This record gives sequence, C-alpha cells and structure tokens, in this order.
Amino acid sequence: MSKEKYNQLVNEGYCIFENILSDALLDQLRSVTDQLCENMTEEHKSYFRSQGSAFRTYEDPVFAELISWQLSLDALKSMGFKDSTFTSGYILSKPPHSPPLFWHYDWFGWEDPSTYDPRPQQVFFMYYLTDTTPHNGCLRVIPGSHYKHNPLHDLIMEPHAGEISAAKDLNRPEFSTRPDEIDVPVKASDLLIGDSRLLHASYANNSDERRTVITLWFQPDFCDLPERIKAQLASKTHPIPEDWSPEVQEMVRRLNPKYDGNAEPYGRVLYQRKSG
Ligand SMILES: O=C(O)CCC(=O)C(=O)O
Repeated sequence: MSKEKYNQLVNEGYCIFENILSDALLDQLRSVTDQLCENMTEEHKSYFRSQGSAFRTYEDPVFAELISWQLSLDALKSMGFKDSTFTSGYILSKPPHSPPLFWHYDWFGWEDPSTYDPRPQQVFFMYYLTDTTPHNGCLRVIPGSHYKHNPLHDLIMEPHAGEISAAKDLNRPEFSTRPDEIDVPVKASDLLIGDSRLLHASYANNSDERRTVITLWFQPDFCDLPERIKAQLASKTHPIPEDWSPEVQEMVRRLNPKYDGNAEPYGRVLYQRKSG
C-alpha cells in the first residue's frame, strides 16, 4: 500500500504519482485539446478568462481512455481505496500570457458533518499536458485547508462565480498571494491527486505556450459516503455521449456511481465554518 501517498493526501490534501501516462496518450490528448481550443468562441474565452477554458471531457472518445486509465485507478487502489467512481471532467487550457486561476475549492456538500473528516469524499485527478512551473501556471495549494479552517475561506466569494471566472478584478482576494501557499509543479506524465475541498489556484501563464490541464472527478470510496452525498454525486454525473461506440461508453459507464436509494441530494452548499 502507498502509505506515504495516502498520508500526504489525507493530511496535506494532495499527492503525486509520477510517470503514469504514456507518451502516445499524451500526444493524442494534446492534439485533441489544441484543436478544441483553436475553435473556442470569443464568448467562451472571455467568460472563462481565469480558467482559460472549461470544456467537458466528453468532446472526444480519447477521454474514455484517460478516465479508465488503469495505472491511475491502481494508484487509488494502492492507497487502500476500494470502490472508486467517476462523475465528470473538464479541460482547462490557459493560452500563452493569460491571468492566474482564482483560489477556490470544488466541494459542495459542506452541510454534511462528514465533510470535516480529513479523509477525502471526492478527489481530482489532474493531468497537465506540459511540464509545469510557476512561470507557465503550475498549481498552488494551501496544505491542510481541505478540512481545517483557513482565513482565506472568509475572504473568497462563491467559487466559479462569473465575475471571478472572467478575471475582471485581479485585486480580489481570490487572486491574492497567501502566506501559507505552496507550489505544486509536475511533469506532463504525472498524476496529481487532490481533495476536492482543498483551497487551490494556479499561477498566470507567462510563457509563449498553451498550458492545458485535464481535471477528472473521482470518489475514492463511494460506497462509504453518506446517503445524501451519494445522491448528490450520482445526480451530477455527466451523461456519456450517445454517439460513442457501446464499448467506449462502457469504459466510462462501469465507473459511474450508481445510487438507487431515496435520499434527497444535497443542493449546492458552500463552505461554512464547522460549528461547535
Ligand atoms: O488550472 C489549473 O491549474 C487548476 C485547475 C483547477 O483548479 C480545477 O480544475 O479545479
């Protein structure tokens, strides 16, 4: 078992598995995402100026291969997780010389008491398609902020609100430098796993090259989640494109969470400081 990685994920909120993707898959992903970004509308560009783009990962069947990539699923298993499911994914591609990504978390079940356990309910898999550094927009995180209150929680507005996505005011706290932040540079073939509650952001891309990341959302132990969270996650699962071949659809469908209970899904509940 990867005890060290598990401990880092639980205590700091993230960990890295090196050398996970093949060169062939990386090349295919670069070519599909570059093409997608070339055809981006002006409206999409300006709405998602801070992210760069926000396409779903159902734009091409190559993403089924990425979602079901065995070495990555094995990485979760190696940390002791036994029942991993997949709900959704996005392509965030920063063009050359573009602004930073705002500080945010990606968890919306804060009403549930289990939300304050250090163990993750949901994790991101981030695959950067280029090596990253502070110069071209690597990730920044605040270790431990996935379950401990941080002063930044009191300063940020609703994550992904239009105003911050469009990066209209870079003086907002969502774009600030934090005293407890750290850089998380990676290599293009690495798998970066992080807790969806973790406060994270990325640097501006000051390079002359596009910097693309594909973010996939997994629930490492879906079977152990509280009923209302199961219902919430199952209901937000992105539908698989019907024009994909049945075999390719199945590669993803077998990973989607199944929930047939009667619990009411939580709505979109923002961060609230733990009471008591
Ligand atoms: O663009 C990045 O580096 C990070 C992407 C991100 O924060 C996300 O997908 O939630």
